[in-house]
Amino acid sequence: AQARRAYPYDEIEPRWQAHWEERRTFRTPDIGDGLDTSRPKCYILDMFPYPSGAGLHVGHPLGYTATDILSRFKRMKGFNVLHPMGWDAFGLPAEQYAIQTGTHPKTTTARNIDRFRIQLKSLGFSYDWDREISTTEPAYYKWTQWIFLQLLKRGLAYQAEVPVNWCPALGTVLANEEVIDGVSERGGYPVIRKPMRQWMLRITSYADRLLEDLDDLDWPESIKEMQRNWIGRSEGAELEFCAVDQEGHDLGAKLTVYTTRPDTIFGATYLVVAPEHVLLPSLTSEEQRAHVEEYTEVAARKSELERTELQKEKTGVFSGSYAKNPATGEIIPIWVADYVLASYGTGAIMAVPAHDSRDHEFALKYELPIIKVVSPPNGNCDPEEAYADDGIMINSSSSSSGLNINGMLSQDAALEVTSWVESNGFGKKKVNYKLRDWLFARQRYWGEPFPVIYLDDTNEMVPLTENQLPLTLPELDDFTPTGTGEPPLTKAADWVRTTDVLTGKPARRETSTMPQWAGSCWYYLRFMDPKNSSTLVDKAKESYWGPVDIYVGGAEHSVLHLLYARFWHKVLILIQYKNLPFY
Ligand code: ANZ
Repeated sequence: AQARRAYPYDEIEPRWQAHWEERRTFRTPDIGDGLDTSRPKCYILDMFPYPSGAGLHVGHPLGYTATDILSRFKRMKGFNVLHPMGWDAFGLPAEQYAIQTGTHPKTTTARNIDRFRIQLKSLGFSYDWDREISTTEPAYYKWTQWIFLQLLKRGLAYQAEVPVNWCPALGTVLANEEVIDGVSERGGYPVIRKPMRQWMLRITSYADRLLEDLDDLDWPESIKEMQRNWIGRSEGAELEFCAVDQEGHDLGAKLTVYTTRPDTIFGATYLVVAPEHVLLPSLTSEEQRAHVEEYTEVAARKSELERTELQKEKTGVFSGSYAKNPATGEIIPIWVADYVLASYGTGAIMAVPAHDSRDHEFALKYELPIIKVVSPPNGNCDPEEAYADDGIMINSSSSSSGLNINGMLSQDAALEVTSWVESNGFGKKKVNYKLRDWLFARQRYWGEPFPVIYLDDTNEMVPLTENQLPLTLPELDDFTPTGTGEPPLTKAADWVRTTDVLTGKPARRETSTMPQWAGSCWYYLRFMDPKNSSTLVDKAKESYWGPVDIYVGGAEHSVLHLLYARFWHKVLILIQYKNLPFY
């Protein structure tokens, strides 16, 4: 009681919080509605939370306190401060909870948001609650769907049959970024590879811009480095090898490999194709067929991670065919091994065991020849290991091909070999990226519906017109996954059945939904103009408030949300400033 009189903490906070609430103290007026635009602005943003059932965790106020201090400081310094809060509320947990308890995700989400809001308010943060948004509101996801239509119009959204990360327990496919160590990021369930028809976004066509523009970005260097590695630009060459039989007779097939070290071509003593390589069946000899098939079956059950980083021992099988090394004229064997991935480069490599550690390990195990072609500049190297650095070329000339790169530095030799293959027509310079197109569909209920339909008679895909947006999620009582990969929305039969407004033809709706990342890709724009029903964000408001000055959130989002958002932003800039207006 003594302490209470001396410091009535449970009276001060509620009193002032009620005062702020009543007067809307932290409301930021709009342009044209009392905002003094002659003042400088500061847009201070927290990565908006997923409102989970558990309420705030200690990590939330950790960042929010820092941005709150800064917001108050900037206000006192005379800045117009935009400091909003909202909810990234679509996604798996609400749906998993719905399946377990039979509560509609809409109900759970609304309840969780209320709880989060009360908790945040009780911490006394100075958010402008008049700008609150949720990705699950039709008024918001109307614009997420609108952006999808713009991507579709520009060929940046497409459908493809792709091997996806299929999680049987969750009944959905997951993005690469959502799979960690072969299990789902949420829930930790096993994930396998399975081919399925999916919506994809062509983020790879922005790979160069996403990489180059990092240099101008005022972001922590560590985050930029994670994005650089994730994009993973590598420069090299594609080289063609002719497949031959044991006697050197041409089999009529050409195998293209991707290499970052064309200089080491004289050290290529065997080729390796991925187990999924399309040419493998035709390269497999009758004697080797049973072995090869057995091997590819086992490989199909492994994740990419198990085949690369987690793999303790390299394995492989001889295909029974050979290829001619164009530089040496030698006949070298073609193997199949799962350390070569189908999804990268051409899915085939020239193996140089003297200078690549993976090839070295493999060559030792299967007793394949190891030929040194690079000598370290100082002459020292461990004879037990592959020497992977640059150096001076040795053992690299052949009278049969006429190529001689002996004595050259690796980098010069690489250029020399590339132009030699180019002028002889069996190869070309090539840039590759680790970045893959973004798998943009989920077989789930609680997400944005895709604004497209399929005509019954031709199966043709037709986008909705913009005035048909938002396409709202239908009510559904049973959200359980069908287990076959068919999304739960197929159960909303009346919603699925529709007609094309232009032709009046019968059609059906797309039943997969967008991933959780969709709504969070552009929400920072919406906070500038949260209630606008005619455009995503008013241009004048965007040019006053943009860009975000301070953004605080977890580094775990560096290659997901932060990369996706940069991609969408670049597309939106094109629409806003170079092409069409927003509306
Ligand atoms: C010959 C060679 C010699 C290589 C050498 C390296 C060192 P980054 O930098 O990641 O692009 N490679 C190519 N495609 C592959 C695939 N689908 N699965 C596994 N490995 C693959 O790596 C490119 C190098 O990784 C390529 O250059 C190739 O091996 C291998 F001394 O070719 B190299």
